[in-house]
Amino acid sequence: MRITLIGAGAIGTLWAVKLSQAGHHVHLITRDGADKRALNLDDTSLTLPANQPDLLRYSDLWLVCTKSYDVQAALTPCFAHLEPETMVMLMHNGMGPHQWLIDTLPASQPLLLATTSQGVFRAETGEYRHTGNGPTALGAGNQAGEACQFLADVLDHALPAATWQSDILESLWYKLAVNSVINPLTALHGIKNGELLKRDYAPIIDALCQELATVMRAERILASATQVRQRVETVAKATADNYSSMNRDVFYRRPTELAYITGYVLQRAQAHQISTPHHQQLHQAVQQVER
Ligand code: KPL
Repeated sequence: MRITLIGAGAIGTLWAVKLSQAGHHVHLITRDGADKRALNLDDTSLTLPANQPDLLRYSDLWLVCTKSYDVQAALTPCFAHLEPETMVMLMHNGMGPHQWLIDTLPASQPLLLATTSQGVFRAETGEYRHTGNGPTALGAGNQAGEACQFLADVLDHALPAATWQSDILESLWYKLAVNSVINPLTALHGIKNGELLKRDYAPIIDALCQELATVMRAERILASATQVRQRVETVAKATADNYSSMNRDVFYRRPTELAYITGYVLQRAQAHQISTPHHQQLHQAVQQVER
């Protein structure tokens, strides 16, 4: 397949390298506009073409792996080269840009939504290390996307395990719930994910999970506070020695994805008139730390 990867950060680099190794023609859209980009992942070094309008236009798939706050700015200039049959897939932390894309794209354009738990670490030298092999879930973001189930095999062949989900919003909401607990708490307290398993954090985690389950049910996602809590604990255990992405963003004084994680929960809570005081307080506290 001809694939354009939009965003060559940690997750974009991982997929670009794995999809190239699986035999696909991969092209990149990067912020610097250069016509090629060297990628380094573990023992692999690759140089891929970048920012070439013809390669963008003749791609079968656009895979968007930018930070959530960059999706709109990265995709908008690409639209001039979007062919009617090109499949567009979003794969980023947080939620929100999918709604903008549903409203922006023609209904006949295949839209896919994906979430991955693959772990990638950026060394100080700029090289990436593939540190954890987590699952990837993908599914249709609109009706035209329903015809693209074969993409699960394409991704699974390049970097297993990737599976098709008939209700991808459920997977996205569970990932959002995990990120809404782990990311802001670890960013605020300057701790690794595993430290959240200590007893001191149990009351705030319980309260956040209660609020999340209420909002999720209003969004027609089957969820109880216990299920959400179990998911949070499983991820905190599996990534105990890692710093969350928001923790690193705050540490390195970079913009965070707060608006697309806690901010999205607050937005949906408000739409359903659900009170979420613990998310509100956490949102304010992280905003203060960001400032
Ligand atoms: O997705 C993550 C992130 O850091 O953004 C988790 C799952 C919390 C792992 O750190």
